[in-house]
Amino acid sequence: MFISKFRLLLPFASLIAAATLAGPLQAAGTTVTVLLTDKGANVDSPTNMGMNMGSMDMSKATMGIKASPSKAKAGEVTFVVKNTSKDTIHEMILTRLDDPSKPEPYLENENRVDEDRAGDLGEVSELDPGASGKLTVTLKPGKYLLYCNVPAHYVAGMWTTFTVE
Ligand SMILES: [Cu+2]
Repeated sequence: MFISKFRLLLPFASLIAAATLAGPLQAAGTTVTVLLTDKGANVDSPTNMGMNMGSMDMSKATMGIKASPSKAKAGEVTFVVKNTSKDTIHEMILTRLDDPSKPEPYLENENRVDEDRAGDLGEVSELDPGASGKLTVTLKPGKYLLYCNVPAHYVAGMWTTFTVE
């Protein structure tokens, strides 16, 4: 009786051991929760709230990006992005900030950041209201920018910085 129970349990025990070993490997890197927010499609939005473009009083922003945590160790980073809007498509683009004191290159006629010149390290593009997406990248130490490049959203305040140490 004792022996047969032991034989039954043994495969389970080795399965548990394997799962325990795999756990820390899967957890390597940082997971960042990113919320894309706005105050509704019928609210007038500012047009000068891109990074270093005019007003940096972010309390007046009508759209935003919140990343938590806002920093990570160098290596693998997974951004889990959720569009919390009720009525507007948003996205998250990741770029490296070569000089955080300067504005990003901007296409005035298209009312959005010049992605080609700003550099694009990856994105979760065009999420419907309520939808989620994921981006996993390997990042070196430095300053980064997360922003939405749907026309007029960046200048409504839809950006945030992210630090890799
Ligand atoms: Cu947006």
